[in-house]
Formats: sequence, C-alpha cells, structure tokens
Amino acid sequence: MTNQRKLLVVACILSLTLLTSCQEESKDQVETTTQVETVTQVESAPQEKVKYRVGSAISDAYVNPDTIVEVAEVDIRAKGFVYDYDTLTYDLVWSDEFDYEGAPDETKWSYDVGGHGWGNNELQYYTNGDNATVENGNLVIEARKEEQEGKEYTSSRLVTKGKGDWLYGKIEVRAKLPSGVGTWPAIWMLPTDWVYGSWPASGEIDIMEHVGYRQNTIHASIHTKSYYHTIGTQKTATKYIETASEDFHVYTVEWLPDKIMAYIDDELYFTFEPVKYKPNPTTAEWPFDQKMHLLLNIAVGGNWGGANGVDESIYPVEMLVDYVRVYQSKEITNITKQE
Ligand SMILES: [Ca+2]
Repeated sequence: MTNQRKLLVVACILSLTLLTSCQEESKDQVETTTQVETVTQVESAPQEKVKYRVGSAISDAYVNPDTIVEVAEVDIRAKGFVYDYDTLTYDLVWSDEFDYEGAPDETKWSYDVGGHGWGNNELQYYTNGDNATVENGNLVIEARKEEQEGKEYTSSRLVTKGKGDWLYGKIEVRAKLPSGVGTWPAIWMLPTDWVYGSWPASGEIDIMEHVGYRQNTIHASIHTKSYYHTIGTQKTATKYIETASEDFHVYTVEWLPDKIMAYIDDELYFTFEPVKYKPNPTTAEWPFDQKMHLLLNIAVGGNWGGANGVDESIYPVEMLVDYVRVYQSKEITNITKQE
C-alpha cells in the first residue's frame, strides 16, 4: 500500500468514526426532546425562558407577560390560598378495603351502564355490576369477550357518584393492571354537579390510565376547558414502571386548592399548578373547586386504548384493586382565599 493510500484509509476510518458518533449524539438529543415533550406540554415557546419563569419551583411552564389578561378578582381561581404544605395532616374520611366477599358494597359503589362508546368509541358494554366482584381481599373488574347489547365485549365501570364525593383531598388506590393490546384501565374522577358546564369545562382528573400497547407506562392527567386532550392541550405526565401488571402499585392524587399532584408508590411525577401557565387562572383552567367522585373501569379499544388494535385472544382480563382510601386535611377542607 502506498503512503497516499494509507493516508486515504486513515482518513476514511476517521470520518466514519466521526459520522457514527455524530449520529449517536443526534439520536440522544432526539430521545431527550421526546421525553421532555411527554412530561409537560408547554403552551407557547417563550423567547427568554428565565425572564418568564413564574413561581418558586423550576418548571417547564412559563407565563408570557405579553399575554396577561386582567381578570376580575371574583373570577380568579387557584390563587390566594395560604397553607403550610409541610405541616398538613390527613385523616381517612372514606375507604373500601375490599375485605369481604361477593358484590362490591352497594352503599359505596354504583355502575355506569351501557354500550354507546362513552365518548371514545369504546368497544365494551358496561354491565350493571356483572363484571365486578370482591374476592381474596380485592375488587376484581373483569373485561370479557362476550356479546351483549350489540357489543363484542363486556366490562364494568364502578362509580362512587351519589355515595362518595369530595372537594380536595388525597386519593390512594392500590391496584394491579390488566395487560394486552386494546385494554384501557382507568382510575379517575369526574365532577358531581358539572357547575361549569359539560365535559371538559367542569374538569376531569385522571389518577391512573394505562393503554395495553404501551405496557407499563402510566399516565396522570387533568382536563379543563382550556386544557383537554381533544385539542391536545391536556396536562399530562407519564411514568414508566416495570411491573404494572405483575405487582400492585399505589396510584395517588393529591388535590389542593391551587394544584394537583400525582404519585406512584409515593413518588411524585405530575404537578399541575395553573398559575404557572396563567397568572390569573379562571374556571377555564381550574374548575377544581367543586366536589368530584371516583370511577374505576377497564375499557376495551376506543380512540386511545384501541389505537394499535385490539388483541382478541387475551380475554378475560382483570384489574385488581386492593383498596381505595380517601384522606382529607382539616387545614385544607374549609380553606378560603385570603383577601
Ligand atoms: Ca384489600
């Protein structure tokens, strides 16, 4: 090999190495960006992030001062509440330990019944409790492949509406989730009285959602008139856990007068604090000053759960719930705004 050739070979090896490392670097960057986007959706890309930062905690949410609108004091929400978070004490106010056998306690649970798709083109018919039972210390919700009322699947959706609802508090649900493409279990909350209008104006809090085609990725979300999934503005965080369907995990929401947080096994992974998006939030950003009740269900298919199809071969599938515990804090329950 001539010297010239040797040089050429060395140059080729060098440029190949560089190219490879460049590609690896850009791949890393893409992955990082994707993760950030999944965690928090920023309303608009600010020019100078530091300048627009609002609140004491470092956050991905910023308020652009050019967009600040004046709001009458009476219409401002989620602002002006004074409490010491570190000294809050919680008392158990409602629970079901599922430490009995048979049908779920009818003093605590009712059923949403029907097969109209539930706003999401879901495939199941929700029965009047036929797919829910309590055994071995757990509530068992079972989704089955069986025809009923023109639908190919049955399941149950338990609700505490009319039997348990709360304003502010900490809701803990220890559960083991079904797996399989097309399953969509959820632990969530809806308003009891819809005083700010129909969905999403009166709000929705999703304590836990899991879609089978993204096994072990857990979602916590809120929906309001300004922030909801149909227009892509809902506030969401995701957390990957390794054993969502093999082990029980504790899914928690902590609902305070000015923010909502979600945890898995006591680890915080979602905070929604509306003043970080708007200095003067209204009910469009914070309808969460009215009572809400709890819902537990497995949906089959649907716009999100069925986005990658539905595996028909996996049924029946179950969600097990060891307990539901609702705590409230006397420092928070009767809190009013400071003038
Ligand atoms: Ca139990």
